[in-house]
Amino acid sequence: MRYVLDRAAYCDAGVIAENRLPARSYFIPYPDRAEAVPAARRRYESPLVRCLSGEWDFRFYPRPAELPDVLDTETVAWDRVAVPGCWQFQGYDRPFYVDERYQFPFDPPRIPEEGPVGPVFSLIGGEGGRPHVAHPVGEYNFAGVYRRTFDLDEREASVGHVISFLGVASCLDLYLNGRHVGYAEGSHNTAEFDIAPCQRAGTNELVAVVRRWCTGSYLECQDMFRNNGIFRDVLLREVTPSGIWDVGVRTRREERASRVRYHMAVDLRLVAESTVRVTLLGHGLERVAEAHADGCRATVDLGELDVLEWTAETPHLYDLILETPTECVRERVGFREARVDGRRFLVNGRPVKLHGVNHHDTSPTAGYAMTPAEIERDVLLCKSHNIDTIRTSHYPPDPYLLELCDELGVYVIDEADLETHGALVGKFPARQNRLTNDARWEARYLDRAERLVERDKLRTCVIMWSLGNEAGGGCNADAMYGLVRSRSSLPVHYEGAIHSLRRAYDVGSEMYSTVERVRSVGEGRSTTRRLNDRPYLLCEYAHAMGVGPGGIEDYWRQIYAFDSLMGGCVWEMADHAVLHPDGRYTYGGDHGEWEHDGNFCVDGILYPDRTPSTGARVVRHCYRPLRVRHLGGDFFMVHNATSFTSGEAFSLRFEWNDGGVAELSCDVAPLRQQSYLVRPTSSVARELGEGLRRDRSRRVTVTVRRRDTGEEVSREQIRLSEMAPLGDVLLARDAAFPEGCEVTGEGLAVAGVMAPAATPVLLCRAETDNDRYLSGGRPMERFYDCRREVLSVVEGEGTAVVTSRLVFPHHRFVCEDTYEAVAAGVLVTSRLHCERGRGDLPRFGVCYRLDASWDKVEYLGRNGESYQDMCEQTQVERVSCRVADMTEPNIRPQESGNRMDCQYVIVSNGEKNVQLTAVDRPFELAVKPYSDEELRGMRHREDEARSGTYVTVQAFQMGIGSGSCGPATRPEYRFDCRRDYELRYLVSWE
Ligand code: IPT
Repeated sequence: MRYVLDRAAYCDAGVIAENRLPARSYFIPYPDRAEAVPAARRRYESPLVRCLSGEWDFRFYPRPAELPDVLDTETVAWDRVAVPGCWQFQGYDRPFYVDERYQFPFDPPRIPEEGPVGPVFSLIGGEGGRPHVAHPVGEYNFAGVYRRTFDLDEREASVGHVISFLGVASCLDLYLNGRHVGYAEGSHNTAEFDIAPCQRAGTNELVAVVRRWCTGSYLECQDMFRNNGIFRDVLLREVTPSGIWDVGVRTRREERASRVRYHMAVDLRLVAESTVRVTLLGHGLERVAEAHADGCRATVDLGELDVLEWTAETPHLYDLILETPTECVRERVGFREARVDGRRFLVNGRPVKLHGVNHHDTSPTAGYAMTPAEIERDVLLCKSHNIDTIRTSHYPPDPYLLELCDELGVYVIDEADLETHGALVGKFPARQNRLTNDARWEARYLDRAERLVERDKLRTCVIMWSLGNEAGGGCNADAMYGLVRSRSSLPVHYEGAIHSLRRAYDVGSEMYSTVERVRSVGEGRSTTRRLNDRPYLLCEYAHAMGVGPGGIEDYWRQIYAFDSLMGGCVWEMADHAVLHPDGRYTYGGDHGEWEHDGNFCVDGILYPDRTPSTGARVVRHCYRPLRVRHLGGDFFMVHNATSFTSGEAFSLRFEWNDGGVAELSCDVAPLRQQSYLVRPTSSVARELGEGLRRDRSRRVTVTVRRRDTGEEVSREQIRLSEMAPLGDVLLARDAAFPEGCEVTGEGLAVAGVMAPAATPVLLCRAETDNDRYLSGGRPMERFYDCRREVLSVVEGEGTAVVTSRLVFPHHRFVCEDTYEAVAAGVLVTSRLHCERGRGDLPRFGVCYRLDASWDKVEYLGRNGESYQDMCEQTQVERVSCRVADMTEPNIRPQESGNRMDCQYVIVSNGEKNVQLTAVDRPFELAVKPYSDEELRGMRHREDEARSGTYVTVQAFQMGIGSGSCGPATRPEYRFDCRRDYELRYLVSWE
């Protein structure tokens, strides 16, 4: 078939859409009530809806000029691709990751049409992050043409059809049976067209021309892989004679003498005048009302209702059944009210704290396209990690995600598809509000706001609308605010307002603020005055790039202390990276991108395949519903951090490390604290290690489970007494070193067992992502190049003292290592003194090398990756594992796997054991299959080649922070280099 292609709409600033139907609620219609079963994946179940996803014909045009004026589908050499999908993940073009910049010159409203792209100016990202002009080669506004057919029988051809595209990047020119149907942009917004004028009985041919960029791309400069294609489902919907076109519900909550009642009205639009019957069903309630939709509209009042309210903790839903003579829509709806009351953010009249995460629709194998199973997994992962809020950064998600949040109980901050970050960096001087304060763009901004609110207005989980991300402020944001508030009673969030005179909408919001700043807002003392009179959200905080985030608990101490602090959303849920068939992951720059931001996209608490990283464990722990504190003696304080759930919903099991056990049921009310007396009631037999393996501290571990499901929600450990020093008997002096052991200028070697590593004293770690501060500064690098000079080796009877100097570009230290023969082995004392330099000392550790056959590790210490500012998610216990279990599989290898609070470690090759035992206080432990120097050169997982077993005992390592995009490690987790430090441990072997 032949098609005259439209070459104008995508690049015409005056065109946002052609023939696109008005925005409306997302729902799935059925022919009648019997068919309308409430299935989870509804869109695939209805006889009135055909999902057109599957294999489509596809032709990629790397030179848009080669796209013919008249396309003859008979003569095109079609490939086949999957819909939904992104062409960069299907063998066309290539993945391209860039954060804040456009991929084309910033010259609004112009976008590249048929010629090559460039040159592209940017204020950031050049050599040393400086302004530069890039000259991309071979870059065009690529086009992809999709084709598929579908059949309509005589009956079907006689009724109307609407086609719904749930997501197409960046725009869509739709054709059917040789005719142009319409045009749409707004990648993550639904685009619908009436195809009745072009449809026919028999085979229908659908053609979609998708461009890499359109005018709308100026509003889609989000930090993510820049993908293209039809990336969400395509639905073909039959329009029945009295079909339901749009549904909205309005609820009003009334609280009288602690009795809560709701009023509900249902607003309907039908395709033709008809009667309509509305039924609300569930939890023992059935309310029916009927109306006649004159002029296709009806409002059906269901009157006063005594209902169970919906919250993320109690996701009670009802069935709302709408019936016309030809159609039935059965939607799951809940009753909730979200509003701002002075400085408090209330859900159903109660203050809530949002334990949130930012969620992108991202898949390592399909880009923006996520399968229903993947979406389900993401929501379930939120639930199992105590996450109760998703901010849909930075666009409306697949509608299915919201249906699941309704069902399972997750609050949603639903965000418009809008970000203009590149407007800030694409032109000199940098101006945040370039597009957002330019009234010529208003219609496009309003279009995105309208499509957000209209599509998702039925979803109970939405507690706030968000106007977008990082687009500055000004008249267009204000216009969006006005539109949203005119259509919905929900509060409006927009962080970007902070960059305008307005500063905030219904709630104040910032990203990556310091704890001090958050506290000052809580106290109402912020220098940004409009943050002081309303609730405040950290819409992004705790940047989870690489190892981290550290220091998250410090925010929550403030959030729980002040009513006005609503909580926050960790950045972000999952790493973005591309998984290749051979198992490799790649990130920015690995695909030959001419501009990129490296691994800045790898910043999730889950790895790309959704395996939880330590970050996920940190978040799960910090967001736990019940928090336990030791008050002294047998008294413990329980803080119920939920808003609606009594402590009785949980069981608490206390286990002391000497074997004592107690169960506690506590009735602490939501948002309250209460103290309880807890004594061990029974005791389980425990193996109490002897001598060097004895556990020398007292702790209690509290495991909290949900009573109804038995599911564990948290485990926290409370230290009751410090570690006792090693006994005198073990440390009694001996006249000579045991056989096989030798002390040289390098340190202690044990023949056939271990030797000092090439860099025996470690004062830094292989830089984590959070050690590269976005604000500038790289604390590790200053300690990378170490020159070690041995000043003296003094040997006595069963003693040796090695004095060395460690010289760095800006620092100089003297290290004195004393080795003493004692009854149990060799006692090592390392003392560090700074001769020159200032600032932080990242680490003080001593590293030994063993060969790779020493693969078994046993230690008593924290049972997972832990650092000064991210350790509470782990517990001190006895752990047996392999060397490979002692590092974490970061997508970009970096320092990982530290273990805090260790009392000893035993490394074994199956025949022999070597043990390092803490003497007067626990040490931090690292066991790695490669040296820190080797690790520093690694870029991808596959670089992690094993070269031995490296055991490092450390007096300390500084905390992690979230400096890759936010505050660096806080002072309380840092160590001043001008202080003297000591590390003592015992080395023994058998
Ligand atoms: C912030 C963005 O909103 C988010 O999309 C992401 O880029 C994040 O940073 C970093 O990963 S913007 C930043 C300049 C504060």
